[in-house]
Amino acid sequence: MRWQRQCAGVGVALVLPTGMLPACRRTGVGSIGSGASRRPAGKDQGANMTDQATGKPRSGAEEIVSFIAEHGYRHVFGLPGSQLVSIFHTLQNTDVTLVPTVHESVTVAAADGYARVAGSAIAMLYMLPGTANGLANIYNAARDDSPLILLASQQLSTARTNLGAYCEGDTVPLVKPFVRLAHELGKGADVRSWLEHAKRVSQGTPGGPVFLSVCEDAMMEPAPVNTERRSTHGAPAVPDVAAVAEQLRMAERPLIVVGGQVRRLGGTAAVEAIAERFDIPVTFEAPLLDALGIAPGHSHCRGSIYMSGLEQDADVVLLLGSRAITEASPRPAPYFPKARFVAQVNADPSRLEAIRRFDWVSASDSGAFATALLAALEAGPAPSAEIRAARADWLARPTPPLPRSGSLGRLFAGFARCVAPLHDALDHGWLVDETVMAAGVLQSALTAKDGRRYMGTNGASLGWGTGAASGVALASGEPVTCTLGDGSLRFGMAGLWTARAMNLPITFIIMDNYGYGSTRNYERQYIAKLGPDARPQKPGYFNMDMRTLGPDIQGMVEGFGIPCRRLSPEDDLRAAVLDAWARRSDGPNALIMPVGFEDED
Ligand SMILES: Cc1ncc(C[n+]2csc(CCOP(=O)(O)OP(=O)(O)O)c2C)c(N)n1
Ligand SMILES: [Mg+2]
Repeated sequence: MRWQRQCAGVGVALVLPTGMLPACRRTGVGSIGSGASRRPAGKDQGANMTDQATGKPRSGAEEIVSFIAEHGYRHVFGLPGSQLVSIFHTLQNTDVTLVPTVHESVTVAAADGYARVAGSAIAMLYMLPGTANGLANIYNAARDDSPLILLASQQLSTARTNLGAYCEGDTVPLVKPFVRLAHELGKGADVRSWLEHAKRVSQGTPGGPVFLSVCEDAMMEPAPVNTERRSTHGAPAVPDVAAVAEQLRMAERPLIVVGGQVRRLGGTAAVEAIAERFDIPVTFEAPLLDALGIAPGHSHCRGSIYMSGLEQDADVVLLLGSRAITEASPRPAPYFPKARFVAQVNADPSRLEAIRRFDWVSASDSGAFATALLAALEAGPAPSAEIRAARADWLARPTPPLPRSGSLGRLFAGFARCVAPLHDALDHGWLVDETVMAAGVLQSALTAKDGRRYMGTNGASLGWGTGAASGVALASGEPVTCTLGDGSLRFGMAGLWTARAMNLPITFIIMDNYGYGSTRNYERQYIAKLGPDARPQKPGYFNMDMRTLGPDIQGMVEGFGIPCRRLSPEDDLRAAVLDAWARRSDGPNALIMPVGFEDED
């Protein structure tokens, strides 16, 4: 329940004042409070027996709406369908805003972005089709432990026939691999109890998406009175850090690799202090990241592990709150070949040694681990002068240059030119990132000393960024820069609709390399691997090269009523970015950046 540990809750009145959620001091994010956590423990806490206005027992749908209002959600996300109408209708009795979307992939992505800022969010999906449409973004939310509550409508429980009825289907097994709780509520189910339980699970350590399929009879009929206790999570146990502290103390070339979990669980300040005080470089676990575990502009931040040049030579490694290891295509070669000690810490036991094996692992809250590790290092003897000198050399190692020649060189040169004007994006609001090959270059260009407002997804299922940006803007009440590959934009086109419909302060920055630079790179690598046996010798780039394929992206963005400027290499890119940022308070706008096509012909 970390969000609640870190953030003060908001009001619980059924009818809430409008406005944005308060900012949480420690994390810079708002919070969806828990009515439960503010009540004294004990029985008889369920105030949901009858509707106060009518004196009648509440239906399941009314229970859902009172849950939403009592927990202080200001926005919910949903796309209607017959069985959801009861909830949508009842929402009129509250000040909760239903955020409109035109595809469930956007419903989920927008709620996901909201949940990452506010600490919780609710997305409502229509039966089998809506759930299936949302699945790829449920996967993204799952990869990043996003505290997202998914409510899906379902056919009458007395008429459940397994695909017999219109839009009916077993949605629980469909989503099960991607959620921490999945359950169908049939006739007579204690709707409020399940909602409270689902919220607690979604905000646990580790948290993540949860899913309730609510049958029409559970929605329409009187819900049972609920008088359960509602718990508050206490602080996590203090982890055993002694072995890691001992190894780090003696290391000449130490390395800490942080995942987004460290940020979420409040460990960033401790990691930054460890890095500074003990001369330890820190890298991100991958270029595609959910959150920055250390500020990108921190003196000891060395960007993505792959670009840092440190992985091959480190002697002691701590993977903190990260996977093991996030890769687009798992490589055969081992990681950390020269390390005598590699440790992995993750709050989720299933992520320990998920792909590779290490020397020491611990299923611990990575925020608490960072805090305890700092205390242990400070309590022990200071590193010797020899070790300090070795670490100074290690820290002074220059980051290897980006590829300079050939197709890859041209691609990275284009990215570097186009991300440079965004160096201070995190000082101008949130950055929701769905650039694909450009992500590592973008992170390296960021100069912010405070990395809280960066957000991406480790899931890498494209079509997330446009929707997530709307959720972030709504939850934070702050402007958003949404960086996208031109391919990601095409996947997430429907998300522009919500940004425009709600007139949100978002600048979309599109890295245009005419299609899928990453898959073109894979095709070139494939040809290189086959060597002279490759037939033909030239890449085809089928459905990857969009120089002449399909409609122009500027026209597509403008079709949503969003002003969009296409920039050429001769334009002043920084001036264009500053101008777009200045105008986003009027509503969303977009810039297309001239990355260029990397192949010679
Ligand atoms: C939903 C989904 N479908 C397909 C892919 C496979 N894929 C990975 S990268 C990529 C192309 C991304 O293009 P763009 O956003 O323009 O970024 P670039 O590769 O040009 O940097 C594709 C199609 C994916 N990640 N997600
Ligand atoms: Mg592209």
